[in-house]
Amino acid sequence: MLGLIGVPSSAGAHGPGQEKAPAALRNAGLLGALREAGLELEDLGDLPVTRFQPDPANRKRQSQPQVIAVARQVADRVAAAVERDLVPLVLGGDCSITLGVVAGLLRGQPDLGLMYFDGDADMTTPETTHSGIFDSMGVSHLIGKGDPEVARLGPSFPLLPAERITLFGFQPYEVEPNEQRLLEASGIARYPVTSMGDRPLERAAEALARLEERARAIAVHFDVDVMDSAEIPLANWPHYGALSLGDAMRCLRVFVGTPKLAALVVTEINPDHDPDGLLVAQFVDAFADALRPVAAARR
Ligand SMILES: [Mn+2]
Repeated sequence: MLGLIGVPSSAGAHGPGQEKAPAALRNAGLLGALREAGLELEDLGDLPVTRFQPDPANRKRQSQPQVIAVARQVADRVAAAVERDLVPLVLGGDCSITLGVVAGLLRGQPDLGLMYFDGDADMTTPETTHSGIFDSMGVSHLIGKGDPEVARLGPSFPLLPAERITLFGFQPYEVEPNEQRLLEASGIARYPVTSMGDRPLERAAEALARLEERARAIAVHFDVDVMDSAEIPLANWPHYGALSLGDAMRCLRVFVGTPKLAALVVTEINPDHDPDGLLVAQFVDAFADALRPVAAARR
C-alpha cells in the first residue's frame, strides 16, 4: 500500500509556487485517480507549508536552514510510513526534498538505490553554484559533496554511494561545466535525454536493470522538468528538448514497475503555471495510469 505524503515546500526553489503543488494535485483528484487505477493508498497528510524566501545574506547557500528543516521532517514522515509497511508517495515540493526521502528510507534500508529521473543533473555545489539554490544541488549532496550539514542529513555519509545512483533524462545543455566535471568524476550512471534517440523505453529498462543489480531497494525521483515544457509547461523551471509527456510516463511506468520500489517522489510542479488547472488534471490522469504496475505488483 502507498502512503501519500504532501511536502508543500519551495524552500530550495528558484522562486515561490511549488509549495502549492500538493494541494493542486489533491484538488485535481489525484487520490481518486490512483484508487481508480487499482492502487491502495493511505493519505498521511501534508507537512506544514514552507514558502520560498530569498536569502541575500547567503548567496551560495540560500535558505539552508529551511531546506534542512523540511528535509528532516520529510525523513521522519518517510521512515514512519516505511515502519508501517507503506511505500511512500511523496508529493513535492522542490527537488531538495529528495534528500529527506533518501535519509528517511536509509534508516530501514542501507542498500538503497536511486533512479533520478530529472531534466537536470543537480550536481552543483555551494562552491560552483551561481544561484545558491539547493534544488539544483541535490545529487552532489547525496554523494557527500557540498554543504556538510546538508550532506549529513541521514544515517550514513555519504547518503548514497555514486554507484547506487542513476541519472536518467537530464538535458546536457543544462549541465554547467563545473557540474559536468563533478558528474564525470563521480562515476554515476548517466542516461542523458540526448542519448535515447527513439528508444527511451529500452534505455529506461536497461538503466533500471543495472541499478537493480546494485541496490536492494530503489527510490524513484520524478522531476516533471524531465518533460518537454513546450508540451506540458508545469515544471517550475522550463525545459525544452526534453522527453514528451507520453515517453516520460512510459519510462516512469518502467521505473515504478521494479519489485524493489521503495518510494516515489514527484517534484517541481508549479501550479502558478497552470491557472485553469488543466495541465495538473492532464498530469494526474497520465500519472495515475503510469502507476498501474504498482497496483498489479502489490495485489
Ligand atoms: Mn530538474
